[in-house]
Amino acid sequence: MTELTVAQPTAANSGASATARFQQKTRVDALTTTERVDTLVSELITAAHDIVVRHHLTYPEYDALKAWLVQVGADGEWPLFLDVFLEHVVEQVANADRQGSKGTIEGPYYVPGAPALPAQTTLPMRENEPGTPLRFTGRVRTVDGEPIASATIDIWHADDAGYYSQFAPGIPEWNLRGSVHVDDEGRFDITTIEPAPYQIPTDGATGKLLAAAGWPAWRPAHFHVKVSAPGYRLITSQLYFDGGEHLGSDIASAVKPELILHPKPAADGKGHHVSYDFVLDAD
Ligand code: MBD
Ligand code: FE
Repeated sequence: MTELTVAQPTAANSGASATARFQQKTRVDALTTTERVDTLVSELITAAHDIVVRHHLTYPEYDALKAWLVQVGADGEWPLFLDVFLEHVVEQVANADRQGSKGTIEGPYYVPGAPALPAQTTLPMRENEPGTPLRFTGRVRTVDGEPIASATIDIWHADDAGYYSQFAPGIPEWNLRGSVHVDDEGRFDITTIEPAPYQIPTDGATGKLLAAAGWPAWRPAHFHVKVSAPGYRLITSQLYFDGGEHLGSDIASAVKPELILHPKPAADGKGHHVSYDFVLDAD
């Protein structure tokens, strides 16, 4: 194999993976009733009619919209587009009643079944994985402060170039992904590297829309987590880094002040250390 045949990190490449992943995880039939489909879709279409009338949408604009919608599908970018522009409101509605930690959107790049790891661990990474070392410690507990020893922290994040394993070529399958089981006191101590900010692919339909609308294409650097335990509500969240770029202009609107970590220099002089506790609501 020559280097010329190595797949590039294109929009179609990551989009196809995200679309295939979503289709595996979700059966869309029988999720709702006829009446609810009627209500929701009628209101969506009526909102679109209203925009057409208020802004005098032209035929060339209508054709541009159709061409763009077709291209989102061709690029496999519906998971990306919807998670960037719609999921944050769905999450807000779904989790408004929680007392425990804030959650935020899952995004398109979660993969279940990551390697099981003990409470004190290093995430799977390449030899000489680029990036600043980061030690991430904390506890999983109840709203009353009791440790949850049965908790699992699924963690996944981009590498130092902003790419996710399984959604960009040339990265080992489970790189920077793990399923960490906490210890008897609900504690975890995870060593990894600091992720880079994420840029929406510029060569796909979503990136072209961002350029056409004059919107930024970036998400601030983040970890993704899913924290679960029997008898507790699963929390899907992300954690960000104080002082990082794009915190105030996340294109996915998923940053919350409670989710911004404050890394300090590590005691061993290697990179940074940060702590965060996850508080789970009972089922
Ligand atoms: C990401 O990494 C992400 O977390 C979201 C929500 C959307 C696109 C890329
Ligand atoms: Fe992400």
